[in-house]
Amino acid sequence: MTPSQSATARAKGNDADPAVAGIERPTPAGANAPGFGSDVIAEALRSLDIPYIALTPGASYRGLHDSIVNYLGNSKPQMLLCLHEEAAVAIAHGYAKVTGKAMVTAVHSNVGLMHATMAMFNAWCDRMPVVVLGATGPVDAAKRRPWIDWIHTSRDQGALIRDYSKWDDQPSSPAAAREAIMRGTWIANTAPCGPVYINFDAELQEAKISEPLPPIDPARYMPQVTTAAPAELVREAAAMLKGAKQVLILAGRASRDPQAWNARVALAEALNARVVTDLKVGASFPTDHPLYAGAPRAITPESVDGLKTVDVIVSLDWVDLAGALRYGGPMPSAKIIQISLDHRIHRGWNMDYQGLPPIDLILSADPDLVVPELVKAIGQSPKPHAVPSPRAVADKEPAGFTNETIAHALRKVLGKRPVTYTHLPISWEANWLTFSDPLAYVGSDGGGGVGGGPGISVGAALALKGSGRLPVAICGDGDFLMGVTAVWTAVHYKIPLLFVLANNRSFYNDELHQERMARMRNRPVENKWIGQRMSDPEVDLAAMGRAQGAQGFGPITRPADLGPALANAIAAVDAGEVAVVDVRVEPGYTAGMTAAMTRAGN
Ligand SMILES: Cc1ncc(C[n+]2csc(CCOP(=O)(O)OP(=O)(O)O)c2C)c(N)n1
Ligand SMILES: [Mg+2]
Repeated sequence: MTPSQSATARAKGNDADPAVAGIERPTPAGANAPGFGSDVIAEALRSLDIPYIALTPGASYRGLHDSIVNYLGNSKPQMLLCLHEEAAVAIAHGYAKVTGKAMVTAVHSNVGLMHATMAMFNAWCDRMPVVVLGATGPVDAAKRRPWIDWIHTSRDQGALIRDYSKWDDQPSSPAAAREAIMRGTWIANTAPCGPVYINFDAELQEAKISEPLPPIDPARYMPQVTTAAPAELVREAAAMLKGAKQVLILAGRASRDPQAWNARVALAEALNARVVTDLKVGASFPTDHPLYAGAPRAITPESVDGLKTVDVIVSLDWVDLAGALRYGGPMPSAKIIQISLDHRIHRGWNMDYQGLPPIDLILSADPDLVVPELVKAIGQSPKPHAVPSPRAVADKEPAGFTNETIAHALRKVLGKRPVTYTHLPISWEANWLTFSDPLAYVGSDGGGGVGGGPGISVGAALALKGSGRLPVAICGDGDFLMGVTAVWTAVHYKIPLLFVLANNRSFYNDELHQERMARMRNRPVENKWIGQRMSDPEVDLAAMGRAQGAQGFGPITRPADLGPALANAIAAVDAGEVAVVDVRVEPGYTAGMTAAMTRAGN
């Protein structure tokens, strides 16, 4: 491969970063033919062209562990050691957010899988592909070691995660294991994407094989599934849009593909449609475009300028269409076009399918494939509308020391530098940052599981390594503390990343809920902090970074010190390090956030 070919393979998520590839090189074992069941599994993993396997070790997969180190030489996939299974899966989740493709993870028996469940749920709700490998047994009770093999063997282990994964399996032979790996990866990567789980019997891994399996071409077993819309439905949607007075586009889940991004812009411009986005998912429309109307928590004519005359709404896989329409306004009379595949992934256990929205025309297809077709079918805008002026980010110094202060300081210190925000805290306002390309922001944790931010950020930063973009993770203190050990993996594998911690020394979101309870019940609001505040002692988050080999900055207690600290932290990241900046913001949310959270029904 030429250097430029290997850079392209890396950008597509196929190749390991050269600096990471040099870490943890094993002594060559000289094994060149598969001798054990787990060698076959390892070979199948290599055929997937996936660079890494994030794992937390355990005896249930000691056979596979040996095969990756000594049969594959710890490369393709290369192990990324994680200190908690939740971090392992979150790293794969973050990697998928950037590359659009599944990475592999391995977790030990029932206990490792129990730790991984939160991160699998986040990936599931976020519709992100992840392949989770696990192990059990020996399934044959006669082969079990006393005690430990018994407590770590469960019947139907996949039941733990079946309700929030696309597929799971427990193959019983090397041939079936190879097939399961191809099928699982194919299912995970086929839209709507999601996690899959494959559970390998310890005995199957460790048993000798009599002869190698016949070679196969994995590409033929993982065919590309096209999820385009039929031409007549595209024409029907185009006619509805052309005939509309004012179109509103809900730009929801989207890929990081710049061509798909440009097509969304072309669609909005062809229709002079207003566009809203959603911080739950990655950047889907330039937030400095004149047609951009913000990322409101509720979409109403009052909250979003220019929506009074909306008569057609088109949802591009919006996460919660029924919720978006709930607050009325122009919506009851507007015709609704839904372009999404999401109805194909719903299951009964969790309600991540959201409310049932009214829909007048559905295109059961991937919006990234439909939008360019719509642009072609619509042609030039039949009725140009007055184009609003570009949105400006308010640049005045915010009052107090809040998350907005962090946004302001980052904007100042970063200027026009290409940045990827790998995570934003729960209390973030969309208009504090400008997203002008699809990699500017990769979206949130998906399932609202606090603690995902650090791991997702490390995975995203890994995928961005060598791209010239600065990965920036802004996490709440609660989120950081729950997932803090992901920092070690970033440091160990030389994955540069900037953590900026909005440390209000509290699970503050829940203080607001206690405030609401107190007001509703006429009880003392001043007690809302009890059982929520992480003070006395305050946790030294910079030291938690330093303890794992990162550069720690702070605590920053005055706005004036933040800019210089960020500049130093960015210099450390540019030098290849992980930087953790502990910013002691005041407990408290913006008025908008508080109002949204305390609205009836929240
Ligand atoms: C796994 C999990 N536990 C608890 C919660 C409930 N919860 C929602 S937001 C939040 C607080 C998060 O704290 P932090 O990251 O510091 O952000 P802050 O609310 O302070 O802005 C909690 C505990 C959750 N969503 N997920
Ligand atoms: Mg907090």
